[in-house]
Amino acid sequence: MEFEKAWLSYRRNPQLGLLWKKNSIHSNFQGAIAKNAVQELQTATLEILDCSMTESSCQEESGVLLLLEENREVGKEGYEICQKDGQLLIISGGEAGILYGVFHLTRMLQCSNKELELPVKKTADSPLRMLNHWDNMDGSIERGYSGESFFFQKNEVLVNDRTRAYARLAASVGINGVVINNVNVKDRATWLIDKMFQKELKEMSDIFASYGIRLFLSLNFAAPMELGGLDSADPCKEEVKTWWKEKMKELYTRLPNLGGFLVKADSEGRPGPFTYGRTHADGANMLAEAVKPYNGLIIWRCFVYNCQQDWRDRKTDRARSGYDNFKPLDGQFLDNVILQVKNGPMDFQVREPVSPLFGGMEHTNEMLEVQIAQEYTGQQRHVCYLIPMFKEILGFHTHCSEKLDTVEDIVTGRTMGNHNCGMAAVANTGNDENWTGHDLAAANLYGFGRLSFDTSLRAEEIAQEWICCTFGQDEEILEKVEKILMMSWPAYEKYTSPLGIGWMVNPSYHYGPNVDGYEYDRWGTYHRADHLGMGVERGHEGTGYAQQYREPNASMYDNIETCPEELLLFFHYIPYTYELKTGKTLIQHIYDTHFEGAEDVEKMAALWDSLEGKVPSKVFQRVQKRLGHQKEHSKEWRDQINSYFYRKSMIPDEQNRKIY
Ligand code: GCV
Repeated sequence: MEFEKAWLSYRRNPQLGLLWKKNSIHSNFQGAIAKNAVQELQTATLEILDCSMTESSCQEESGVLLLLEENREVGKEGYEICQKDGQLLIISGGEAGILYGVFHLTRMLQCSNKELELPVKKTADSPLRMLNHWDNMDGSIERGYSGESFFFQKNEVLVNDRTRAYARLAASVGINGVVINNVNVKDRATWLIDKMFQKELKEMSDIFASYGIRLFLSLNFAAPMELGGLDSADPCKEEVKTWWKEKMKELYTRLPNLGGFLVKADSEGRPGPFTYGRTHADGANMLAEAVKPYNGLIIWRCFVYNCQQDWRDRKTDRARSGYDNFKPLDGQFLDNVILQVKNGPMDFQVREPVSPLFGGMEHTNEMLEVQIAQEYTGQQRHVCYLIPMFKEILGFHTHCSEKLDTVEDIVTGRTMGNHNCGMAAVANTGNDENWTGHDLAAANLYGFGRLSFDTSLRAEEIAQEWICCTFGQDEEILEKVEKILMMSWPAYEKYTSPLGIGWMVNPSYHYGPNVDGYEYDRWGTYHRADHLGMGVERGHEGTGYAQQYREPNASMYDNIETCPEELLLFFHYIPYTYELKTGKTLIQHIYDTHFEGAEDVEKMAALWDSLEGKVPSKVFQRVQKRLGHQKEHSKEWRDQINSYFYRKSMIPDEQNRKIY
């Protein structure tokens, strides 16, 4: 499969002069990262500035210096870019930092139409900045919307030009860890930790390492049985511990750069410590002991819930389960364990409150998991730029301490002073030519990396950077594409499920409207809609989920008056006639937002149409086709939701619009 260069497709920028006197690059360190850093700079300067740069061994005689200097304030992944005596200097305390500095410079060359703003000084905000691929070894991708896997095909590991191109893209936005296989580790994927794949994995991990990325694998907790022939995977059994220790020794001898493992246990049918009456801490710590000699990490997912629960019991609440399972274990995990927590308590809905595990765990390393694969947000057929949502999540005050209490503080390590923390995104890539199916979905891939590296960036800034790097500096393109991106998440929220209630998608597939479609609810009551109102009562009189938050958040969510309206139906059962702060009733709000959302998509499509001839025609057509589908589909959403609630409530639309 052919592939495009995404935001690394450089074009000539005639507005810039050279920032150095001599057209040569000197690096004061050697090795694979140095080689890539020099090469990246050579490609960028040639293609953007039409300047061919040679490599030089003489520092004094060179125009650009890549300087590795120990103990720089910016750390091993941060960088400084400055000018001195006709030379341009990129300095870092680590090799990866130099590479990030080169990519930063490249971005500036792509996006500036005047003199570059120097000096630059950046540190990496989240220590871990990871992509989690849900790729299966047969080549399929769970929740993949951009073709097949480029890591696996027909039960084999692929290492080819695309591996390198992927590593470049990932590193260019600061990604430093990649899990290549699905967290649902089944069949052949269990064998990824066996000898048979180690040659290919070594090649892959070397390519990754040359771009500052560590390879991670998802693990099958039952591997001692499925692979090792033991009769148990009990984490407290000596023979199980020994099996893992030996396995890790064998693996790390061959793959010394392996970052560690991601584990989904005791959830959605995956094996885990519960089978043996053990806790998640028992399970995670047993693995952590096994990888500790190699500085390996165990990233343990908190997406643990019982999908068989009987939801008709009004005290039962899936949203509670992450906190109920993990809060009692706070402080029991080893230091090389990180708990990976989905942003919300349910499952990547268009709107959810932030998981109460953030701020709830005071003595445990945590990572934020978001999903840029748009499982519930339009599956990369709809435009849905998610960075504004991620910004809101990062900005949430957990009240776990007086200062430094936001999710951003927690995942950057500022709250607890820890390093084993960060951000992970379920990736949205596949072997489609443009990597992400929808061309505009690449803004989420780009944006996640940039945001995890620099959490202070605004969603608009990231959008502008991505547009500029992808399409060039044309003002009209910049303005219109930014508008489309920034309108897209609010629009999607408006025409799909209202005020935080979530779901309402077709079961399993998770695409398209289906108000009663929640798959773990055979009784059609997830949203609790009846003829009087709808919403889930999660306050103290309901499931008590709101009480999992610290004060004042618990009271804020508990009280209908103070609960943020965008989450009202997540936290409360509300009558259709309830008056919102806008003065509209709940039912009128539902009607209006659904009409508005579909109209917004019309506007987005018109904006794109007006760019014909300005963006490459192949891209123009691809996006136009998807926006055409989104226009129709948003109307289908509008009509299904509006008619469902009209029929339930029998309250007519004040504007007498046609409700199908
Ligand atoms: C990889 C949701 C998705 C599953 C996914 C799971 C998870 O349930 O629908 O496809 O499994 O989340 O995050 O583990």
